[in-house]
Amino acid sequence: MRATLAACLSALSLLLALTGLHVAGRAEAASPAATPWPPQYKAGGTRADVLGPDGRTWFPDWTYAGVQGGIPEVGAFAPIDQFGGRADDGADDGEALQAACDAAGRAGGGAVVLGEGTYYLDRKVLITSSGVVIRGAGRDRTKVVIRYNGTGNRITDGVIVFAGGVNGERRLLTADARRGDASVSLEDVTGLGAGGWLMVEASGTQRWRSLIESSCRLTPRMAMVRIEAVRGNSVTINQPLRIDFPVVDQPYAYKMAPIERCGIEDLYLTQAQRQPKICTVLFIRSVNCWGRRVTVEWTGRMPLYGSHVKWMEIRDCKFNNAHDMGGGGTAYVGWQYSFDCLMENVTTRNMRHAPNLDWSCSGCVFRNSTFYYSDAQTHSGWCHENLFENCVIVDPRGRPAGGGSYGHGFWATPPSDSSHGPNGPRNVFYNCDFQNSGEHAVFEDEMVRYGPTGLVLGGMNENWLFFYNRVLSRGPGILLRGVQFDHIIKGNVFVVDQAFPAVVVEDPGRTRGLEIVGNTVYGGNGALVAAGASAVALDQANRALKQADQVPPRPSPEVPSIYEWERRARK
Ligand SMILES: [Ca+2]
Repeated sequence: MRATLAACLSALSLLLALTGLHVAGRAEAASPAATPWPPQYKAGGTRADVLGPDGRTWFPDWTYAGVQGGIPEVGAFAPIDQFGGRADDGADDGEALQAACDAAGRAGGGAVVLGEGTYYLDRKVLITSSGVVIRGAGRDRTKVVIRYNGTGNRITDGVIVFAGGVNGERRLLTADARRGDASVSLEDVTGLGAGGWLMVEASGTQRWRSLIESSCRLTPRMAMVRIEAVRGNSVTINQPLRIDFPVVDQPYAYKMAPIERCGIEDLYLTQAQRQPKICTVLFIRSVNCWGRRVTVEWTGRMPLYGSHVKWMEIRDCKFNNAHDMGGGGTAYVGWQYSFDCLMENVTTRNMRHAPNLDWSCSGCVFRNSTFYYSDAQTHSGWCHENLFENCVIVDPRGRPAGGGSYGHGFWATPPSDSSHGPNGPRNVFYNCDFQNSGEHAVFEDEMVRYGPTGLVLGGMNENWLFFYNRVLSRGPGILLRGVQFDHIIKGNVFVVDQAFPAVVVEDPGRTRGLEIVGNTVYGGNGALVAAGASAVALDQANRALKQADQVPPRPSPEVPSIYEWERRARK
């Protein structure tokens, strides 16, 4: 059946190419597909939305991303030498680093300073106090060699771990909390006050899993928020919610006890053991924490990672090579269960999925960063409203192949993925460059017919925005699978394989509201999009050109950064 459909589309495409039309529609006009829930993002207009520079497109609000007020310059607490640490003596410095961090925490914070030379960690280091920073003399001067070889075999296990306190009991919401709301009503507000932290969460009820057709047991909807005020049973929060938390799914909130304003900076780390499945540096249950000017070579799992964190910032870092690669490997660069985090000026090589988001991450921003030999993903559990901006994805298959990438520039996990589930609304790609132009194999059998694709959206995806990207692909540019609606694809440059249009809609009966404006496709079959006519709401000012002799340049939009534009607009 697929072959027949492909043949029909191919014939239609030829016809339409001859007549100069760009939308390859089926002959019979179908009525618009019903969406599984009422579309709400394209209309915008809530307190969670920002009207973009074109005066027409509503964007998520990313002005919350990163350490609030910028990463601080924290004063020195003590050199590690005062606690028995010695560079270049071949002996463990883990005991000394732990003792120094404990003392800094007791003193109310400060930087534990490592000097020039090589230090060794033969044990884990756990920081549970706010304000503690681990600082080297520069990543070309301070080297930390991790010889520790144990592992709890959990993703949330690391060699250097900054961890907040335990979560409180669940308190049910007593009314729907809607996208754009800046308060939640709780059955019990005991012990809650201004400045405290809440996680609002709705879990994967049968209703929700049916609605989003998720084969995954876990499909969390989450938001980590600061309490501004408590009046009666109403808790005012620091920012509008990005998604709904309807009472029909018994949403709840729990108090968090995060550590705040911890960081690691100016050093080089490497895991010398081949086997440990363990993160190098992990922040968990934390707020306003950071890593900057850090190089990690040969991490186990994630090189520098956040789980259940908010306003975390990773800046000016390099992450190269990981032990935990291949199928099931967890060499990820990004976050899970995390909110309004920022990654900027980072270069990675030979990770598995980078940049990568898991489990209901929202408001996170990756920008001005280059990722060699890994694929970008929203990799599980309803990640929504995240921004990929001026990210360059180079040869996502990996070098050598077999690193565990799925083989496409970007992959959003589908509802049929029982380990990961589908992703949520309005993730945005702005002025990125996907360079997937090499011949190579792809991860799933059913993807073989497409080959190495630019971006693949797995389904249940609402109002994703693709603005001003360049997509170099050996298959189609963007592949939309299953339920897809209200995406805006604007101002992109595509170079695609001759068998495909720039955008493939795999299930036109479940796709609607696509706006495809001002794009240029080089090569391909001469069409911008293959879709049922009912799937496309707007097709305007697109160009299909023959394959260029040289790789065409990236788009140069009037507003090169939507992130900076929003921050300027807020002032
Ligand atoms: Ca030593």
